[in-house]
Amino acid sequence: MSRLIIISNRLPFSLDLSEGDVQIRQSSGGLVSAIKGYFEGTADTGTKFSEKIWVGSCDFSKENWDAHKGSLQGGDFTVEPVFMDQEVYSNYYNGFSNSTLWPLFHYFPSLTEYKKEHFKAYIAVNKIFAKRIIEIMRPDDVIWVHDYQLMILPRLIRKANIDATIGFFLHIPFPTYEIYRLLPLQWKKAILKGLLGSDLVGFHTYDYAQYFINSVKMILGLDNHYNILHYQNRLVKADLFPIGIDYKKFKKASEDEAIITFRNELLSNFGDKKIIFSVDRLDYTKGLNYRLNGYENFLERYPEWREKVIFIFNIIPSRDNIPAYNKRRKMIEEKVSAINGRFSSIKWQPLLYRYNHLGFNELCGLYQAAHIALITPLRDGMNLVAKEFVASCNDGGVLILSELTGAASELNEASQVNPTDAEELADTIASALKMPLEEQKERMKAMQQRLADYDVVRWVNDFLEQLSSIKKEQQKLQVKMLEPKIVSKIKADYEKAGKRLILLDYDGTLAPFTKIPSHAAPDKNTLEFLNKISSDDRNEVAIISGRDSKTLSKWLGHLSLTFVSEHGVYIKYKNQEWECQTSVAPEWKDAVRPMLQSCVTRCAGSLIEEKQNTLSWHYRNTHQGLGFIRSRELLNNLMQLTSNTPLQVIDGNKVLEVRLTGVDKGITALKLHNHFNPEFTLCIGDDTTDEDMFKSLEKKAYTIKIGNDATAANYNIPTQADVLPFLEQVLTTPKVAAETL
Ligand code: GDG
Repeated sequence: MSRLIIISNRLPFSLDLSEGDVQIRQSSGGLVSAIKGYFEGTADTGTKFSEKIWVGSCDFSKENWDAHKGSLQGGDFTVEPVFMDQEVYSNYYNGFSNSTLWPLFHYFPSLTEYKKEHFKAYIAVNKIFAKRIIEIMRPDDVIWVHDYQLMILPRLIRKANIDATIGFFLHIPFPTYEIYRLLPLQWKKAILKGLLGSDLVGFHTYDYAQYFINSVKMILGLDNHYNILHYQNRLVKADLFPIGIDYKKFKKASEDEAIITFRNELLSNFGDKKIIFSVDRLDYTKGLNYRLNGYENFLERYPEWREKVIFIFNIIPSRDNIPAYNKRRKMIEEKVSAINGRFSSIKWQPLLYRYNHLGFNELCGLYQAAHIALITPLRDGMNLVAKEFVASCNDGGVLILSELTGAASELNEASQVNPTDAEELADTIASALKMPLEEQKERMKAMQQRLADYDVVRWVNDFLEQLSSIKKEQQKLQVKMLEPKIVSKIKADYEKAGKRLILLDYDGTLAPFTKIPSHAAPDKNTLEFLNKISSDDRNEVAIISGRDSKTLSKWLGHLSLTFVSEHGVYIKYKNQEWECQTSVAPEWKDAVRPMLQSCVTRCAGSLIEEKQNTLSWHYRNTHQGLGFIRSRELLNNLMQLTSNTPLQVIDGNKVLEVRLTGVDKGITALKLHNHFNPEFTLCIGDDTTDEDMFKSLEKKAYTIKIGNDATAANYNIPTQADVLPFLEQVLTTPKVAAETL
């Protein structure tokens, strides 16, 4: 059975050594609540592990750990502390993590710092974590890295162990490309490459996953296929896993004697006043000042509610050694005083402000006593407090929730607000206070059902199941990758055969893609190689391309090859003339050309390529997102235009092509195969149009696809650059044993 290794910046507890005896103090925060909820979960936890290990940094020294660890191990998980120099840690944690990534990813670019020494420390600490993980990990461990402090770590672990199973989950938002690109180039690349070291990258919402995929596309130029990215011969999946809570724990709390007593005391303390409640870490993302403005606006515009409500406003101390946080506490406290000063009467105060941690019972008592939870962050990856409140409500209650939280996409029945709009906030509080009990219950029931169904245990299991399934996909793909054993077999079959056919696509196979198609002439090595193999009498070498006859003749015409141009419209057998394989009036182009031209105008960098029987629109050299959108529009229009005509539209690799039906590479490859009747056939291509050849030559040939996309070919070869070495190895060195690619 494998082990689960959870890695987060901090261990989920700190040690209090002040009174001789060691005391454990559990940390609060979203990540800890979730993972501990899973570890302690009484429900069936699905995936079984022989051991669960939590790796994280800590606030105690190695000496203290060594002295006390005996009494600290043996709980739900094994603890593996990571020790490091305090100055480096501070530059990594207070610096890059919380003064660069945190503000930027929460859309506060004006608070974002860009300090080189902070980024250096971020890399250094990720390396310290990597070193520890590499020391303890075993081949079948499942590694799960958490959050923005450790985004480089997956890549570092991957470098040491290419087959490791690595998942990553981001607990905060992933911002849009326009925000993410504000990071210096080297940093933004390092972070994306770091994350792509994982097999599965998880986010709270669909939007965050899309923003990540888009940044990967824009910055690293990687395409995706249904959220699966191909990176360094591996598949990496980006998907959404909206984090859940330990639903049963909060439900059970409503039957707990001690909590009920506390709730009742609270209620009787405030008489018939309605309680509005909020609890947040002190953080500028939580919209605390805007919330107070909203409440002030409510007291001002709805005077009938004065003395009838009380707002219990809890703030949990957090990151107080970062200046952006420190100043905020003062600002908030001044605002609290101003509101209390302005609206209090002798017997009533509108705001009850607390700046302290809460015990679990106290927290649950407050959730249960509150009529309204006012959860209005300016940005929040998810927000668990909102979910915990919903789970705690037994008899009505209203959740007022910012539309800018991840939770808003799941909790549709909450009263959603824009947190910056004081009037909207005030009006929403007023209508929540008047909401009929039946409606409150109805809304709560729908949300509770969802939270009960997708609780934290489901969340963890879902993530781990997806991780294992992407791993299986990768293994399947690896099976198709050309291994030394298969290369040797192809070579042996080639050598045995008296008559051989080698079918080679041109662009993306024999030559790399260039920005301008006319610049993709073959290089010296390729020409020499083609010359060499085609001079062996046993070989028939055919270049089977979408290019026009003229270009093929110009670049390769001096060689003894067979040529196929325009996907099969023309064939030129070795030492013979070009022959057209079809005849359709060329006027069809007049209807298609204007459509392509309009796309060229609307998508800078794109171009039209015209051949005798084909018209193509290339968008390789355009803005990636725009090129794709335009190509979908054009595809749609061309499909309509060409239905019931002898034309077909081919959706190729960054190219849309219109050409005649009845000719494609599949039909042509088969034609050549029948013509030459070889004992050995090898066929290589990279494009969607080459799939036709792979299909038609099934069982008749060794078919090889370049890249690791799903394919009908028998095998994959990683990149275009690997093609010539492979061909040389198989076709031209009969005496030397095949080696690895
Ligand atoms: C990050 C993301 C995402 C807080 N103070 C006390 C206390 N807590 C518990 C709450 C809740 C958790 O901490 C806070 O979670 P949030 O989700 O609201 O916020 P972050 O800490 O910023 O968490 C966030 C989360 O990760 C999970 O992915 O939702 O968007 O920013 O569980 O109950 N618990 C107790 N006393 C406290 O004083 N007992």
